[in-house]
Formats: sequence, C-alpha cells, structure tokens
Amino acid sequence: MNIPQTLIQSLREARHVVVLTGAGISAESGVPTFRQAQTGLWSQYDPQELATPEAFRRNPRLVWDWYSWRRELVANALPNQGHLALAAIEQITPKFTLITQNVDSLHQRAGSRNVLELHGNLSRVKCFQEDIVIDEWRETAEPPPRCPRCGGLLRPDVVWFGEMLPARILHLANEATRSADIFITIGTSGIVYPAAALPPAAIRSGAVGIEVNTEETPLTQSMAHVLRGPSGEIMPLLFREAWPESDICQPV
Ligand code: BV8
Repeated sequence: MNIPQTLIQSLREARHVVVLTGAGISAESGVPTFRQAQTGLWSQYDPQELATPEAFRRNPRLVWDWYSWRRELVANALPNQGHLALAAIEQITPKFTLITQNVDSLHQRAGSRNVLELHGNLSRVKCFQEDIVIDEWRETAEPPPRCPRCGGLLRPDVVWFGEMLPARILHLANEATRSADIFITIGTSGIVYPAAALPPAAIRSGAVGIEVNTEETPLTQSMAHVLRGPSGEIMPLLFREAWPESDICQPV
C-alpha cells in the first residue's frame, strides 16, 4: 500500500493523536466483529438483540452464556500487529488518546496505557440491581451468578444498547476529540452512537481524519485519508514509514 507523504508528515508533526477503534482491529486476533455472522452456537442470534437489558431480563442465562463464550474467546486471543502499533505510537507522540468501543482488553494487553473504554469491559462483572462492580462471587448451578451483597443477578460490565455510556469516559473522549490534530478511526462500522459522532466532531474541530478499514463506512466521505485494508497490516506499515528509526515491541 502507498501511504501519502502528507499523511506521514502530519503524523510525525502531530501534538495530539487520537484514535477510535472498533471490533475490526481485533478481527485479526480471531475475535469476530459485530457484523460478521456469529459462529456456531450463536449464529442464530443478532448481537444487537443480545446486547440489551431487555434481553438480559428476558433470558439472563442466555445473555450470561453469550458473554462467557466471548470472555473465553478473548482470553485465548492475542493482541495483533494493529494493537501493538498503536501501543508503539503512544510511546512516541507527545500526546496520544486511544478511545475504544471494544470490550476485549486487547489494547491494554498490547501495552496501550491511555485507553478510554466507551463500552466497558468483558472482564468486569457488576450487579444488575446495584450497578456496582463485583470482584468475587460464587458460581451457581444455574448461571448467572448472584450478587454476594444483595442477591441480585450479576451481568457483564459492558454498555448495552439503550444504556448510557460512562459519563466521565465519554467526557474525556469528547475533550480529546476536540483537541486532536489527527483523528484515526480503525475497524469500526461507524453506525453506533455516540461513538460514531466522534470522528466528524474531530474533523469539524480541525483534525486530519484518517480511516483504516477493509470496507467503506458512513465515515469514509469525511476523511482526508482512507487506508483501505486490514489494520494488522496497515498500522505497522504506517508506524514504520513515520518512525523508521523505531521498533514495535512484541506482546509481553
Ligand atoms: C445510548 C458493548 C443514550 C456490548 C456495544 C433507539 C433506542 C435506544 C438507543 C438508540 C436507538 N437508536 C439509536 C440509538 C443509539 C444506539 C445506536 O447507536 N444504535 C445504532 C444501532 C443505530 N446507541 C446506544 O444505545 C448507546 N447508548 O445511545 O445511550 C440513549 C439511551 C436510551 C435511549 C436513547 C439513547 C450504547 C451503544 C453501545 C452498545 N454496546 N458494545 C458488547 O460488546 O456486547 S456496541 C458494539 O457495536 C461495539 O462496541 C461497537 O460500538 C458497535 C459496532 O461495532 P464495531 O466495533 O463498529 O464493529 P462492527 O462489527 O460493526 O464493524 C467492524 C468494522 O471493522 C467494519 O467496518 C469492518 O469493515 C471492519 N473490519 C473488519 N475486519 C477489519 C476491519 N477493519 C480493519 N481491519 C480489519 N482486519
């Protein structure tokens, strides 16, 4: 792929690089995206149907088991070159903010530090009644397990459709978006809000917009640069062209 020199120059000179990632950056780690048909047991379900409080109230066991299957899948996945390149860019640029819609911890496992998780994290569990994170619970014969404090059902600490995003995280994401010199969207279909409103907001504030995606999205038209292809190949290439003297560390 030929990366425009103007893009490379903007990246090297940027004071604040902001990145928004979606499920596409984890695809090359073997973690299915929301748009890919779900594999096997889950192929009959639409993620947008399962990732809701209504689905959990209707069938807590089914939703809990879906997240347990995803937790297992993610635990066996490794960060790929796309995640690692972002961790390397964070080390080199004066200021770097990584905003992710993903709940799989792969950015943190790749070494990224300043990560804003808009939609929570699969590895955390909270009480459905009290809305507080629970660190320890007893497994029960009939999942989901119960809150040791109030006996309510436990649920994954992720943001479901129809639920508000964590206010502080969203505030920090909006603040970073407004001050970005460069805003790179990677592996997101750009249709879920309020996350999808961030790239256009950055461009309106004067950022250079870059999209890294295997397909066109509703965000494509507004971008200054579109790098069409898999992020696991494009991001290391971008890093090496901008900082040929530096290296991308391997996962710890
Ligand atoms: C909210 C966590 C205020 C859970 C997720 C009606 C009622 C209620 C709300 C709404 C409504 N209408 C609209 C809304 C707002 C709604 C929304 O936006 N709906 C959409 C469908 C229109 N949003 C919400 O509900 C949000 N909350 O608005 O609260 C409110 C409250 C009440 C009432 C009104 C408003 C909460 C949204 C968060 C939902 N939780 N995840 C979990 O993980 O289980 S969303 C989930 O799907 C992801 O986190 C992500 O955000 C979203 C889309 O997934 P992507 O990451 O983009 O992945 P996707 O599969 O879609 O695309 C992958 C992309 O990668 C593709 O483009 C593909 O081409 C590309 N790709 C693939 N491989 C590669 C690649 N790119 C590069 N390299 C590769 N190798």
